[in-house]
Amino acid sequence: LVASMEDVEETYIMVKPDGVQRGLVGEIISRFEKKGFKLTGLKLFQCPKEVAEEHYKDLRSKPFFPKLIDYITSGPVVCMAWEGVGIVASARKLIGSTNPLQAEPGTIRGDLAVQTGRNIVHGSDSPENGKREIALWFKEGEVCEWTPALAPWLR
Ligand code: RTP
Repeated sequence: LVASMEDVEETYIMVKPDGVQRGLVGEIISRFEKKGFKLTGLKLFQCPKEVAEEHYKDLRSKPFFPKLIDYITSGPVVCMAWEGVGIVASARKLIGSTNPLQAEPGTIRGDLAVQTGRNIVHGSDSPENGKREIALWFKEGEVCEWTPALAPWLR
C-alpha cells in the first residue's frame, strides 16, 4: 500500500554553524536524500540575531538561551526544507537525541557529535513548527515545489 498525499509533511532541517565548519553538510544532506525524502529548499545563510531568537522563542527563559543564540549566529548555517511521508518524526529519529552522547549510533548526532551545545543539526519537532520554521527561514519563492520527472518514488 502506498501512502497518500495527505500523509506528506514538511520539515525544516538546519546544519548548524559547527556542522558547516566541520565539513558535514554533504554527509547530513545525504542521510535525508538516501532515506528517500524530497529536498524543496536549500541555502547557506548567515542568520541575524532576530531570526535565531524567533526560531528558538520557546526556549527564551532557559539559562542557555543567550549562548544558544551566540552559537547559531556564530557562522553560516545551511537551511533546508524537506518533504515526505511522516518526515517530521522520521527526521528527528535520523538526527538522534539532543545530547549527542545519548544519541544512538547510526543517527547523525550519535555518529558525528559529542556535545549538546554543539549538536550540528536541527529538525522541527512538529508539522506545525515545520511550516512555521520554513516560513521564518525562507523567503517567498525560495522553496520549490517539484515532482520527479521519471520515477514517482519521492512524495
Ligand atoms: P533542535 O531544536 O536544535 O533540533 O534541538 P532539540 O529539539 O533536540 O532540543 P531543544 O531542547 O529544542 O534545544 C534546542 C537546542 O538548544 C541547545 N541546547 N543547549 N543545556 C544546554 O546547554 C542546551 N540544551 C539545549 C541545543 O543546541 C539544542 O539542539
